[in-house]
This record gives sequence, C-alpha cells and structure tokens, in this order.
Amino acid sequence: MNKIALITGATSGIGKACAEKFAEKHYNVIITGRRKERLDELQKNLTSKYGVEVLALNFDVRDNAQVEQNLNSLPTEWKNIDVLVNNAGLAAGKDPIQGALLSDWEQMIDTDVKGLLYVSRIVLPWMCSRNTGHVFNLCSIAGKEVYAGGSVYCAVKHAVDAISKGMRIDCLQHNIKVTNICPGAVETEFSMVRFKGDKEKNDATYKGFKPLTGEDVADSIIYCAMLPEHVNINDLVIMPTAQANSGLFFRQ
Ligand code: NDP
Ligand code: 8X3
Repeated sequence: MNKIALITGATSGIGKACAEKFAEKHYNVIITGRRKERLDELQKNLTSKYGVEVLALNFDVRDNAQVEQNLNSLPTEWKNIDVLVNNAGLAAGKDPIQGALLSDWEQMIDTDVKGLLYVSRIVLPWMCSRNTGHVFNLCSIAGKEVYAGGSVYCAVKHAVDAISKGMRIDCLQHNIKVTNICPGAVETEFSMVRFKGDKEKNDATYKGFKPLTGEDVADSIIYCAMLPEHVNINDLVIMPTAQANSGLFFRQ
C-alpha cells in the first residue's frame, strides 16, 4: 500500500512541485487548490506518469466549512495521511503598514494562518490516532526576519514559525514530525500574485540573480521526508546562493 501525501495549494509553484515529487516517490497524493482545471490536469498527468492514485479536492482554505466538508468526506483509507504539506499561501501587496490595504491583510491572515490551522485541525487528529505522520509548514525567510513593506506577510509567517513549534510540542507523544520550511526567493506565481499581475514588479523581484525554483524547495522537502524514522529536521532555511537575507541580493 502506497503512503499518502496531502499537499495544499498544488495548482502552482512549490505545491505543484511537491505533488510531482511525492508521486515520483510512489506516494498516493491528495492535491488541493481553488483552480479546478489545474487540479484536474495535474491529477491526469501524475496518474499517467507515475501510476499512483491522485485525489483532487477543490476548495478555498479560508473557508472552514469547505475544509471540513472536503476532508471529512474523504474515503476512510485516504484519511491515513502520512505527509501533510501545508503550502497554500500568499503575500498580498508590499506596502508600508500605514498605507496598506485592509483586504490584503485579511487575505494573508485568513489564508496563511487560519487556512493552515483549519487543515491541520482536521488532519492532525488522524495522524495522532495512528502515532505517525510528518507535517511540513511552508513558512519563509519572512518568518525569520522583517523587511520594508512586509510587516503583515512577515507577521503571518512568524505565526507559522510559532505554530510549527507548538505543533511539535503538542504532538510529541504521538511521534509526529513537524518541519518548518523557510525559503528565500522562489520564482513561482508568488510575485505575480503579490503584485496583482504587475509584470514589471514581478520581473524586478528576480532580476540579476538565480532564484530558487519550486522544484528546489520540493527536493528539500523530499529529503526531510525520506530521513529515518528517528530523525527530524525541525527548521530548514533554504536560500538562493545570491541571497544573504530577506533584503540582500547579489544582482549582476
Ligand atoms: P504560488 O502562487 O505559485 O502558489 C500558491 C498556491 O497556494 C497555489 O496553488 C494556490 O492555489 C494556493 N492558494 C492560495 N490561496 C489559496 C486559498 N485561499 N485556498 C486554497 N489554495 C490557495 O506560490 P508559491 O508556490 O511560491 O507559494 C507556496 C507557499 O510558499 C506559500 O505559503 C508562500 O507564502 C510560501 N513561500 C513562497 C516563497 C516564494 O518566494 N515564492 C518563499 C517562501 C515561502 P489556487 O490559487 O489554485 O487556490
Ligand atoms: C517569500 C519570500 O522574501 O518575498 O516568502 O518574503 S519574501
């Protein structure tokens, strides 16, 4: 019987790369996201390429009723989730705190913090009841540092950092691994989303250096997931070589 990985936000970027790499490792995968056509296409591709079972769940992590309905109605055998990648998330805007949009703050808090909690709240009891499981929380270098225009995004990722620590403490007696993943700049749809389709700002973000790819981050997650039973990476900061911290890049 294949192991099962649930990856939230698998329609793009890091989540999509994780779905591909867990499928390659013969995991059956549950992929989630709001864009149904992308989920359907990924489901088809992974099934035909790797011969694994793929379940696509189309919901918004900000809506707890949708989260509960979709996860609680999983067939019993699909509830034996071995790996949860809490990846769905975003930054909205990069404006000073005194001039930012309330709707941006709410979207980040609702998705990156509350959405992650809604999903974890359902899946963790299943893992704890089986005394096995590995949770990856997509934090960020923004969960370790604070930069101009990033106050609320940094705040939500600092919250993820704290949630990872808390999860690890509370689930300790149930043998659950929790790995907090903190990447620097990864070229995905992240900046197009953050800057609301502004291609110039997106391109400027990655100009003059080689950013990480979703696959680079997924490779690190797979590395952590494949370690022996008694070994856990608690916290992993992964940066482009040309990025020293959240604000310092060597651009050529
Ligand atoms: P992408 O924009 O490429 O992917 C984000 C994913 O999250 C999409 O699949 C999207 O799916 C999903 N998502 C967003 N909002 C919701 C929602 N409300 N409900 C369900 N799914 C949602 O970005 P990345 O792959 O780069 O980002 C993945 C994670 O990594 C995020 O948590 C991000 O904060 C974090 N991160 C990213 C970094 C970067 O530089 N790119 C660096 C550090 C951390 P859909 O739109 O279909 O719902
Ligand atoms: C994304 C990385 O530095 O843009 O989490 O906040 S950063």
